[in-house]
Amino acid sequence: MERTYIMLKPDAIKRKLVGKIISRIEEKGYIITDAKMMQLDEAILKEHYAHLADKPFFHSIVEYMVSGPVLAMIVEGENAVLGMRKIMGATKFEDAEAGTIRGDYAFNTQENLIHGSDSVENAEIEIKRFFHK
Ligand code: YYY
Ligand code: MG
Repeated sequence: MERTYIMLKPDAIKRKLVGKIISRIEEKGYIITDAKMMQLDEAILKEHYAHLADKPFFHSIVEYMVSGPVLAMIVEGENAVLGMRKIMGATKFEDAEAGTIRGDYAFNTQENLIHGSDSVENAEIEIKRFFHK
């Protein structure tokens, strides 16, 4: 089975969309094998978003991601990495299709409710980063 790192971002918790988003993950057929609420700090976010360090919006992402708790999860299933990216929807607000989590619930690119690993290799790195396993 493939596993991926999923994180419901602070806006998902503030907007009380956790149940709806988890339902979509489970309805797709995936299993949540671990989950915990976390308050992230700047250090872990600098690692997690290192690929965006030179972007003008980097500081703003970090500020948003420390604005409240997140729900960190390990999600498992066949082709879970790509499958989760599909049900999440595109990164950019204007590209996220209706029927996806971001397309149905997000109204800008930054506060886009959910993180999902973008490759099997990164999934393993991120699971180690947030779950130490
Ligand atoms: O993996 P994914 O979350 O879909 O996108 P990334 O390119 O890894 O960017 C991480 C995060 O940064 C994105 O979910 C929102 C934010 N972001 C942004 O605010 N503006 C952009 N133009 C690109 C990304
Ligand atoms: Mg990403």
